[in-house]
Amino acid sequence: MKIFVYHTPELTPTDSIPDCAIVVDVLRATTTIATALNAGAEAVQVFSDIDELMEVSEKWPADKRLRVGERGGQKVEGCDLGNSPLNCTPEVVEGKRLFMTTTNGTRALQKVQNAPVVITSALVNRRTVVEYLMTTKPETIWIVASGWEGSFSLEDTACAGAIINSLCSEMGYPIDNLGGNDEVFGAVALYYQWQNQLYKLMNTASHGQRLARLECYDDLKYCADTDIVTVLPIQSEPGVL
Ligand code: 3SL
Repeated sequence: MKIFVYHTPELTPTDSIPDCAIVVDVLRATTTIATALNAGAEAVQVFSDIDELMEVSEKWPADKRLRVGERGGQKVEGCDLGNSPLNCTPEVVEGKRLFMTTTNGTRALQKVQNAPVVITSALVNRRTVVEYLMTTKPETIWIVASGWEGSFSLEDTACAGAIINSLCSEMGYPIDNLGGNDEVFGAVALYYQWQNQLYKLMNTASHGQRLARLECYDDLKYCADTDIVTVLPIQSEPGVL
């Protein structure tokens, strides 16, 4: 098993493909995906383009779909929901397909959608992702952080470190055995620094501050919670989890 961490979709190689790609967008797309599936959503289908989302979702029965759209942290006009994981209660999402577009997370997913296995992780479902990796032992794993419009995101790389740290301790591997690039060691060091104050990390991160300006305080708290849902969002066809 070799793990590679990429800080943004733009830094993710295009000339090769891993056995397993893990997309991370702690604030908030992959937290929302995990929460929605855990609450009984039928599936989440992702789009980078809002017009394409509208066109494809139009063909789905109206009572079985929810359009989820976010740009700049705010709900897109014409969508049913914005990107708050706290909207994804069983009453709202059960049995429904979420057609979702967000600024960075859905773009990161599309970047690796041709990998044989594509899963998403956030802190909320970190444990389930680690258990999946321990069972399936993919030869090469890429953790792709969504970042923010091409820039590094503190919370995504810390989540990558949380996954790697847990995997190493569960399997009894030293990190040197698993580390495929320098970013792996950086991610684990970052996680060590913040592991006992992840809510503070959310408030320190630049995107966390953006969300705080939009008064999404409860979202920041929820996204910092670790190992609270036991769902593995896994791609069943390109763009559908
Ligand atoms: O960029 C994204 O994909 C979103 O998760 C950003 S936000 O947290 O919904 O603002």
